[in-house]
Amino acid sequence: MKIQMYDFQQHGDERGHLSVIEQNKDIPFKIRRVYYLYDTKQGIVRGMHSHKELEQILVCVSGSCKVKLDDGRETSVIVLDDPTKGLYVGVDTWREMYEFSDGAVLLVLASNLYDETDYIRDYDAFKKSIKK
Ligand code: T46
Repeated sequence: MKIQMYDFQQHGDERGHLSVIEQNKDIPFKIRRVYYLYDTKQGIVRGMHSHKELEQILVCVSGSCKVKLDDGRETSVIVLDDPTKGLYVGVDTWREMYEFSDGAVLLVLASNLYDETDYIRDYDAFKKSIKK
């Protein structure tokens, strides 16, 4: 499956680093929501759903985690451990996030407001939705 990663500008100097993400410029959509996952306990798997319309960019701004993507035909595992790189996760993609390191913070930029009806949380229903 095709994995789309985005590289963000890094402005580093003797004080440290700063990275920038601008909507419709560094990522392909307008940002309508930002949320972040943190303090994730060991052995926990988050996600386990797909979205019907939502597009997102996942950036592990601190620490690391793994993301498994499944398009119904193939799966890929991506390690996120760099605050200058964002993983695009679009529609029709089952996602699981796991192996969060201590102190990991996963920032998510989303193309839409929170809407529970946009989620497919049952794997069989996801597989059926892909066939349509
Ligand atoms: C996704 C992955 C990467 C809200 O009330 N508003 C929000 O914007 C979000 C994202 C969640 N919530 C509530 C819904 C649940 O009661 O927060 C609770 C935890 O959400 P959820 O179990 O969906 O969290 P994850 O980590 O499994 O999934 C999240 C996003 O929901 C999802 O869209 O793609 O991160």
